[in-house]
Amino acid sequence: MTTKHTSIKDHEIESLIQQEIQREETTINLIASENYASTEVLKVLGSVLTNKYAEGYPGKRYYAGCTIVDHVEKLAIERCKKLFGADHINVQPHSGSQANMAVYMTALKPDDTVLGMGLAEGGHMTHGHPKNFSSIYYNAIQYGVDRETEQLNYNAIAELAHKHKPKLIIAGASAYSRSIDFAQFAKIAKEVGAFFLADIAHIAGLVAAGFHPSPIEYADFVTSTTHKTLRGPRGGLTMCKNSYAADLDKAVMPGIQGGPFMHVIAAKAVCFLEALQPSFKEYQQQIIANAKAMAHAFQDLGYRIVSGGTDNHLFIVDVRSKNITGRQAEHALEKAGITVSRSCIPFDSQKPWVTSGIRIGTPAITTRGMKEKEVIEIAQLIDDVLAYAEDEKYLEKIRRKILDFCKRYLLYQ
Ligand code: DSN
Repeated sequence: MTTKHTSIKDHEIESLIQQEIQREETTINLIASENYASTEVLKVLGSVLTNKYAEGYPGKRYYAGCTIVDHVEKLAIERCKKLFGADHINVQPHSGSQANMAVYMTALKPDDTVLGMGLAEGGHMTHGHPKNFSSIYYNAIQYGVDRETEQLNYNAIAELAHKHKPKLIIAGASAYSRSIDFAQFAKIAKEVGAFFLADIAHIAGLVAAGFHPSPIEYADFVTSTTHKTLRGPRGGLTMCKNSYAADLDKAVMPGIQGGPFMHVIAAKAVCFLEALQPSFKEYQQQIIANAKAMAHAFQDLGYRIVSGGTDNHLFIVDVRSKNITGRQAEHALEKAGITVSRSCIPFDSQKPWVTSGIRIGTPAITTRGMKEKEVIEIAQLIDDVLAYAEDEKYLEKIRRKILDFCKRYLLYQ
């Protein structure tokens, strides 16, 4: 993947873009929710489609001059349908949070009860975090993982559902390394008469490529972002059964958004086309192979991996054995040129700002062409950093090693 950045006249912004290109080129990105969008996606994001207002939907807009962008949006929907096989798709949500908000607006009334995974145990803010709209305007009940297995316990989730009778149950996570049983969630939702939302933001690429079971046949609503494993532009989308289509569309616009970002929708269309290619399957397979190889490498180095391993694109390393916190680990690694996210481990005694773990994801490095051999090397480098997290000189030495390493996997040339 290569991109020639065309320089722009605003020197201050140009300089910052150049610095960001340099940062991306010279660091190892293990942030599980990030990726490198293709040159095509980047070009389309910078296209004149950004100029167009198009409130409404194809064929029914509140603005003149929308014939061309109607085609753009229809193409994005058509390709997304091929990818996921959903009945109805709305590609307008600006983000994953807005994709979720649109489902709340469609399925619930204020103060209705929702059951979602707690942020500290791997869930997302919009699944009921106390400071998020999902808890401010709704009655949010949270489930977590089993203390012993650190995996979802469907009996415990069913118990909570029967006790609280939520109107919406949400499956999906930001920091959960195991396969999610959407059929089980759907069964629980049916038992208590709840709607079922599957948020596949993190695993969308794996689902599209067939390496994680799809929730489409089980869920009333499925939401996603387009920039994580899906490797497209930053954005969201919401899918649903036909019976909710009209209400969902109204919830997105005028419910929570005005004009759709037509340049982003066009870039989503490009991303969907890329994801329909056979090479995308190979890419997703390699993401998982890399995550598994790297998690094993950490285990060989004496680390505990939350839940004992991974089925997807990420895993959580418990760093307590190195007598440091997740935050200290994140900072030391950033100094050495490796970006990770600090992450709570289940039942963490540290605050979410501090944490006892780091979340490691392989989508970005896999885009860069790294395979099992390289991820094992990276695990070793991370171990070195964590062992000498306070030693600035040693971190500088590792930084130089990482600079050399990155030269082997150029992104933009
Ligand atoms: N903030 C994203 C992540 O890092 O997982 C979730 O939206």
